[in-house]
Amino acid sequence: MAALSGYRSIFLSDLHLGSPDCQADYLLDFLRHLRCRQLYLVGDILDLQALARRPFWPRTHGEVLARLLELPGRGIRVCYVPGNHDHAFRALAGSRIGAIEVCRETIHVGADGRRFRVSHGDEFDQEGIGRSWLTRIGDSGHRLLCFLNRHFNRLRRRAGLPYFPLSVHAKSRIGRALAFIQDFEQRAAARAEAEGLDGQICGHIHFAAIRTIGSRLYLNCGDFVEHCTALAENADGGFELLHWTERKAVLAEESLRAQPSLQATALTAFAAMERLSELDLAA
Ligand SMILES: [Mn+2]
Repeated sequence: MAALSGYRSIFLSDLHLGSPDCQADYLLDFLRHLRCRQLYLVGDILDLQALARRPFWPRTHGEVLARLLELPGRGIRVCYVPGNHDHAFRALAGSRIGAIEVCRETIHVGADGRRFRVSHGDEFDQEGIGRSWLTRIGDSGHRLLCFLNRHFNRLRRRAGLPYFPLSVHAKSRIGRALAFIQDFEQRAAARAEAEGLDGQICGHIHFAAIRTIGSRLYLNCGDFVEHCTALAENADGGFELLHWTERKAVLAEESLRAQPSLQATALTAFAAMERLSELDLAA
């Protein structure tokens, strides 16, 4: 596995610890390789709603939490911005959990001086669709898809095949979901513009992206429920979208130096993941 080093900041969201859909094994592997100066936890880290429904706490979920808590001791600044599934922690904004800072929202100042609003993103989801936006047949449809994804990939792993995000294909065919994502992204970019910032960093819709919208940058971490993605800022202030399962892959990148060809080369996570899926299928 390639080392996860040379990054200045890492952004993770939608881990959903406490829910059976959390890909805790890949997440643990990611955290073991993690080397950076600061880590932002961009909401839905603990799924308190799922825990309230049904207690679920395997050993690996505890290990993830313990590892997150010990990161500050290893010299990594950790900032926790709660989401809607762990919104109870928003009441702790301004205080600390161990050495982890809790913020309602925060501003990330990049290595190149650009300023980004960091929040979970549920404020851009006016209809409160969240992760069940996929089908509108409700949460159960999405839960079924996650369930299938989990077991499908367990079988693939046993067969020695790499992880394959089952729902990427389903989602990509649904125009309505695309319209929702587009709407969400527009609102996020508009908010950054209204606040005089260079962009927005968020999660919530479980759909990783690095996208220029108008004059602002829209960055979404994705999740560790299905897609196993993280957003990373390199030493220059450019961003990369990382996919972390059996291997590390860069799905998309953005950097000032690449500016002339940015429009031509900026892959949406969407297209990139489709490509990745095809590679996996071909493998
Ligand atoms: Mn959320």
